[in-house]
Amino acid sequence: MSGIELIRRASGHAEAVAVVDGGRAYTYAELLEASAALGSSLLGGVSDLGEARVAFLVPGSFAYVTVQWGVWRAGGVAVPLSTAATEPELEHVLTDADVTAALAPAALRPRLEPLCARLGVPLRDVGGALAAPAAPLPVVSEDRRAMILYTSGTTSRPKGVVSTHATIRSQIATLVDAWGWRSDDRIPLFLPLHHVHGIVNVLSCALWSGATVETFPAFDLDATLDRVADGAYSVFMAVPTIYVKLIRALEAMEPARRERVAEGFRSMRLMVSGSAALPAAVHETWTRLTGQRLLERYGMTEIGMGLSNPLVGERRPGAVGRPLPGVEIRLVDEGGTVVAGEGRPGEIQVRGPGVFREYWRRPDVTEASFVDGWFRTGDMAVLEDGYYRILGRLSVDIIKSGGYKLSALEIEDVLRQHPAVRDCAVVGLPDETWGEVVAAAVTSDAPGGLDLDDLRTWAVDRLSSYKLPRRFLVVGDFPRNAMGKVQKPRVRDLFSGDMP
Ligand code: MCA
Ligand code: AMP
Repeated sequence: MSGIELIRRASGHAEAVAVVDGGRAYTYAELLEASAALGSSLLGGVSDLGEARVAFLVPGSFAYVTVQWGVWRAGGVAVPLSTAATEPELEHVLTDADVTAALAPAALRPRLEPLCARLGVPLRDVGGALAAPAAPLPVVSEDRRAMILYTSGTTSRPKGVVSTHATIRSQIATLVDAWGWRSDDRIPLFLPLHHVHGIVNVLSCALWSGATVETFPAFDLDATLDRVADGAYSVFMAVPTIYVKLIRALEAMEPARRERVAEGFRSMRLMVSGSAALPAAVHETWTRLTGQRLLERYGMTEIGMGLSNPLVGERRPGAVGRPLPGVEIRLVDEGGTVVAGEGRPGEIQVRGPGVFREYWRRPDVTEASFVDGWFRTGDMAVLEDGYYRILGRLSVDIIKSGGYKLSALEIEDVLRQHPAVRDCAVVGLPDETWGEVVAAAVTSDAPGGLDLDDLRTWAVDRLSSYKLPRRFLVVGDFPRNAMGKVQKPRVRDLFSGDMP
């Protein structure tokens, strides 16, 4: 049996239902059997993949878990791909991670086929891989690399965040303990499965605990509300944008249905929000509609979860609570001094066994991200009455929209490739539903001016839907500082008030 604790534990609850997918229930025993077959197929005769990167484009489903566990059991590194990614975005991940194979179910093969053919990456069919005869699987030690997730930051292209089996185990164990996960828990999984929120907080915590995950290929408001009204779940985790959408739906519902749905939410033992700031008003409206007090927590791809309101005790709107067990948190001011006591803001820095190993093949960036062994998050916070409150980010170039972290620089780089764009500056604008929406100010010296519809259509092929600028502004020139650099906060001002 492998040294991967999540998988080792599965045989302890073999007959329990691990995953419900499209109305069909799969036990942990079935998951172990299917992932062993998939792992054997990936091995194809060798004894251990030895940390070869295997990419997969699989929506939330039994197949997703089978592939993830199969890659791990064969000694590979899992590289989950976004089902919303465009071809240039997929190409960046496949080449940067230097993958040796890719997997997709039959329905998604066409999305990867031309790209894999061009890059010379063998593309395997998930169904075919599941039919493989079982072969001996290697023992995978915990200190080995397990997964690479791509995250945006203050570099223009997303970087690969490498976790090991040990860092993932630590992230899971911390949350299972702090949030009281139980084997009779049932949770829906509709979040994207190329990010920590869906992969660790929902999927892996549930499977560690012998609980049941009901998978959906993406968030579907009506399907979610129907199942909530059925009383199908005991735990629920989502980003603030989803709670805003649920509030709108509840408020628009006819009273009898609203009562059934609200009762479904009310009877859950835990509802969590995270990935972006939960406005206090949303927190309070949710309590008014469902009686639930949302538990807000703070995390990051590089660290898993760091701060959390408590399972038992005060859940304070607008705050993210205290450090989770095993996570060390400190605030550091602009001068590099550790902030002592309450009321003084500083950058959140994190240390602990859940912190990632490295940025994939970017030792320079990895080194620059740590100071004395502490990871620099780039988020500002303050301690108030014993709880941390997030104040915002150090960089204006990081945007959070719908729970996705986006790099303004990446979007600018893409827009600048358009022949009619001379220069551009991208900012996030506050938005009730999305937290922030992407906005782009562009300058052009094209003789006929800039056709914004054309620019939008052009961008759709290159940027995921959530990275697309929702507001464009064509300007004569940008406000710049004395060094000639575009001043982002000033560019943000251009979007309010009268347009130039
Ligand atoms: C989509 N639309 C948007 C955006 N995204 N408009 C503005 N800003 C956006 N960001 C538009 C689409 O173009 C479309 O427009 C309409 O909204 C519906 O799009 P659709 O994709 O169907 O929206 P949805 O299904 O309602 O998706 C919203 C969502 C999704 C469910 C909130 O964005 C989502 O799953 N977000 C979660 C991301 C996540 O899990 N992040 C975790 C990473 P039109 O109708 O005109 O075509 S953070 C993390 O992991 C750390 C560790 C942490 O702390 O958790
Ligand atoms: P990601 O890089 O996708 O893992 O996103 C992590 C970022 O999301 C953090 O650095 C924060 O900026 C933000 N974030 C996560 N949870 C919260 C929260 N509860 N409140 C405010 N921001 C959050």
